[in-house]
Amino acid sequence: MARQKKTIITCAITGAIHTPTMSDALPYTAEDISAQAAAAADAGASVLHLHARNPKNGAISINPDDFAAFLPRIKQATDAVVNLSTGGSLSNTIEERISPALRFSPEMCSMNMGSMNFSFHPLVNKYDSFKFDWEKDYIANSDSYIFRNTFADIKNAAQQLAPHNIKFEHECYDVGHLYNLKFCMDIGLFKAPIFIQFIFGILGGIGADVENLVFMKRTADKLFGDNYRWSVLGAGGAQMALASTASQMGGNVRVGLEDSLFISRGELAESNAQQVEKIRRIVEDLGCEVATPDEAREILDLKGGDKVGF
Ligand code: KMH
Ligand code: ZN
Repeated sequence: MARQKKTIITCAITGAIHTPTMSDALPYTAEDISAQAAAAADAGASVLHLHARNPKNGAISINPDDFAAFLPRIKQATDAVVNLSTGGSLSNTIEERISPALRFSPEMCSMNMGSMNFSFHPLVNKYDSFKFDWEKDYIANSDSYIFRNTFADIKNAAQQLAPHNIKFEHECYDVGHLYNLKFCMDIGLFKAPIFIQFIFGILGGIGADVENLVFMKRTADKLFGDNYRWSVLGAGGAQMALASTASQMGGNVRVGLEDSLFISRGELAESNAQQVEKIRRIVEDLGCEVATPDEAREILDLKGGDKVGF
């Protein structure tokens, strides 16, 4: 496919993997989520990938009211593209997971492209005590979790969301997910250009190395030709290196505390914006230009920030 001229930086602000004990920087109140999102946008993120949290204890929330507490603030503070997660947490149904996107009709939302093990249970051994009661079991029990995204779930979500003209961030954690996506495109669920997030380093998905990135990209080229845009998310310590490689390969990048709590080996990031600043510096130093929100809208063929429901 043709090489993109500008690099889109997505920042994933808080997610559903990390817990408050792991980093004081991980935001969970509406104030902190919106302030960190605005700062990430100021630093160069043109897309903000957002989950909600219970503001009292930081537990993962799929309650649309928890999204309502920060979405208008983010809209007021920045024109960055808002991308809502439909990933949910360990116990949510697909109906619950799509409820925020149905209510707020964002420009983008995630669409996970296959069922899989999705675990972070080894993290539990790193901490002697936890800030909140829910954290330990949540992390430990992820070893029994099947992240359910059947073809029926994907079809159901795509059909309910279709009237909202939302561009999906197709989360692909392994090469089979690209074939699932191709099947779904062929039966008319998604229209080009699709946006693929290649995800590396989740326990249950493909490993985080450059050979796997090249393999995923080559497979996507074969399946989708010019009909796709792509970005790379490396979980944990792989974040910056894989994002840098992706930008050199003509792709887009995703950083943020959802995917890694670190700014360099063993050093916790102070904020989402700090990670955006770092990847921006790398991308620009290596000769690429960072896309503005409006350039991201054009590259991804989005409906526009004036057509959202918040
Ligand atoms: N945390 C990422 C590895 C979603 O929100 O739908 C996956 C993710 C999924 O971002
Ligand atoms: Zn997410």
